[in-house]
Amino acid sequence: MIRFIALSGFLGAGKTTTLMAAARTLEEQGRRVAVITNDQGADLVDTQLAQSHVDRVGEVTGGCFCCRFEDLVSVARTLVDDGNVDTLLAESVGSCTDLQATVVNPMKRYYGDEFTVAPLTTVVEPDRHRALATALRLEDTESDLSYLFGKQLEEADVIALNKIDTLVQAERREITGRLAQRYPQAKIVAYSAATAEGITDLVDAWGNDTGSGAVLEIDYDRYANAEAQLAWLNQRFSSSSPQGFVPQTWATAALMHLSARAATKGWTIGHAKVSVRSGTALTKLSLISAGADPVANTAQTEPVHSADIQFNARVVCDPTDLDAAVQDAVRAADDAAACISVPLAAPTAFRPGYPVPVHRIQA
Ligand SMILES: Nc1nc2c(ncn2[C@@H]2O[C@H](COP(=O)(O)OP(=O)(O)O)[C@@H](O)[C@H]2O)c(=O)[nH]1
Ligand SMILES: [Mg+2]
Repeated sequence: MIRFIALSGFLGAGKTTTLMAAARTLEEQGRRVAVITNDQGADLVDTQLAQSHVDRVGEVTGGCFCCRFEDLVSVARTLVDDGNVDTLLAESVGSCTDLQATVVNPMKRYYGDEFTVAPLTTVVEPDRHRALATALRLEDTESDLSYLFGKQLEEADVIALNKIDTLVQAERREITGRLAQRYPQAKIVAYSAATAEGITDLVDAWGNDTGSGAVLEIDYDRYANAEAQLAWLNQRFSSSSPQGFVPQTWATAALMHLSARAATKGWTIGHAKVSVRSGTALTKLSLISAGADPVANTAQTEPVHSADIQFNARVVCDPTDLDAAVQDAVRAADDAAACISVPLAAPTAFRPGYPVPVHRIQA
């Protein structure tokens, strides 16, 4: 039987980082692991990053797991057959929820002889929890994004409180306590995907248990509204410079520019990520808050002559504004790094469409 572990959680919570840290721990325990990334578009920075850490990576693009359920099964089977894999770690789209009904239960009912489904795990990070959970308590003013964020936690079998390296002990206790009180159905695990502190606790929390399949009451109109507030852009560029340019300089300048634009305009950033690949070297930076500095997962400071760049951004704004902001950010990065970036396709930011799951199974 193949172990299928699904990670949910808002944009920027640290799902991809968690999946890579958990893959390492599971492999040390003798499991053979593959990773599945997922997005509404193509050209994923997450896939690039995962490939630099894990040998076996598949992706489901063009829609979330629930709306592309058969793709998920076929990608999972291919990884199992080609890679002799016994454990799959699958990261769902950060604006997606209702996964017990649309992924866990269909997997159990239709493919239960191939896969055992682990407890559904929602990754949450302290800052976003602070920002969105506060709004949750004020019922009448609760935003649709807060509603969606709350649903992700409400359906979790395991709540994975990530980024505890940014908290002191008292804060860890306080947030863990609040989550436990509000979401009594879930087991709470506090850890850091970045430092690996507590990652074994997370892997242990999956154990050999099965996802509860306990289905949410959810208003799909509100869920769809929340998703549709986000403009979504994936774009690739080919960059070059005869005298050489530094990938880290480019990625930093691009995300700083977008961060400043979002702060000025009052846009909430879900996440924005840039990967710069030159040969086998990868630079990857991300930004999860307007006005903040980008953070590097891996960065190259040696100059290169050419690179393949991917830009992924999910921002609460109009898609045409996001298109313009990203093109401006690319120009600013070209100026800062002294190179020229040519888009491989025109920018086509979009709003995610109304979620239409293939299956929705109650029990
Ligand atoms: N400080 C800290 N940052 C983290 C941790 N895990 C992830 N991050 C950062 O959070 C950002 C988003 O991470 P990512 O894994 O891409 O999130 P995803 O959108 O949920 O897949 C990146 O800049 C990561 O480096 C952590 O444990 N601690
Ligand atoms: Mg991710």
